[in-house]
Amino acid sequence: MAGNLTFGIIKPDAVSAGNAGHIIQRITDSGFRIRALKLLQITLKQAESFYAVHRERPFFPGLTEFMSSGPCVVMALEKEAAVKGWRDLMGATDPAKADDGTLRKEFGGSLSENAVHGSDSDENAATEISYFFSQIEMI
Ligand code: FUP
Repeated sequence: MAGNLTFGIIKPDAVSAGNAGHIIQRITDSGFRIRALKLLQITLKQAESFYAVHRERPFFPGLTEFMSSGPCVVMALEKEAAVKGWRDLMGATDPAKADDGTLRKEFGGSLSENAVHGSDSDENAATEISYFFSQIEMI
């Protein structure tokens, strides 16, 4: 059975463009309950650890530099089948290919600066939530 929790990031491009509030509104309008949320700026080392699965990819240096370039908003989100629901709301990785009505279509600027992140499995959601939030930060 699909889990009810996922992890999301409003990335530095969207925060610096002033879109964090719009995106949070879209999230709650879509039926997610925000279980935890904070604004923070991660270090390059933390970005490298978070995206370790992409370590060998050519875009890894640019991705980790971008993710540590400014504040982002990290969130634990709850809804039935949360991983799929959040990925559907985000849209395709490349904003140019994302469907109308998705966050990446509306707020993403490019493949590398695409406004939001979301976990791709229940297992990774649990790992990513615990990377950013302690148990007492989960409401
Ligand atoms: P997604 O799960 O949709 O965020 O996509 P991936 O896990 O495949 O990629 C993670 C992040 O790496 C993307 F959000 C943006 C970045 N990326 C690039 O910069 N270039 C690429 O060719 C692919 C991904």
